[in-house]
Amino acid sequence: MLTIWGRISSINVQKAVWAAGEVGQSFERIDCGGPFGGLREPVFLDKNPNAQIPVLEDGEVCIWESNSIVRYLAARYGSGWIWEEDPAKRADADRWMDWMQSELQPALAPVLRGLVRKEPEFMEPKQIAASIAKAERLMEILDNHLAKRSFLAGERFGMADIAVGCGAHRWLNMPVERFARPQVQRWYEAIFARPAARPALALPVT
Ligand SMILES: N[C@@H](CCC(=O)N[C@@H](CS)C(=O)NCC(=O)O)C(=O)O
Repeated sequence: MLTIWGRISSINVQKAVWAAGEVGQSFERIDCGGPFGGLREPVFLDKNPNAQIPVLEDGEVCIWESNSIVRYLAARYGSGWIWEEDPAKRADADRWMDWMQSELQPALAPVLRGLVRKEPEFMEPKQIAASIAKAERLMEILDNHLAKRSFLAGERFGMADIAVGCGAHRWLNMPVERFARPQVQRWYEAIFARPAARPALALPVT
């Protein structure tokens, strides 16, 4: 049985929980981080010296970085399913996972921290507006991409849908006026309906 360390309100923990469910692995999830604390305890720092969640343990294997966890679960338990053996097809998924980390997530984080968490240093309206505008540009790119395929890397659900799907879930559930993105909406509804998505995305965005 796997162990996933981290509170379920974390977008990065959500990816790990969703991926484990998709590949049919049962897991114990241990709440830590945020209000649960514990990330600076020696026992946790031994697992992840960055003091961040999620961490995945699978027997002797211990992994941090959410996208690496999704890739590991996909490669180990989801080959030919959410993992692509073909390098070109896999790169198709990889680029969207990296896009999530380097583009979408940095655009969404200040909106969440300003509008939802109401952290004083993120509540400057101009800063929030700039992050929303950046997120809208990214959603337009996503919408155009999804106009030509059912899922991010083609006609089959895969690991990139998990990583970017957690970002889309956050964006679509924040108190923001959004442009209509019919393809993103269609794709989001399809992936959100998956049984493995439910335990990952059950809580309101906080
Ligand atoms: N790049 C890392 C980022 C991890 C990260 O930022 N985790 C946040 C939660 S989303 C964290 O540990 N925050 C401290 C806390 O929750 O106390 C990943 O993708 O796993």
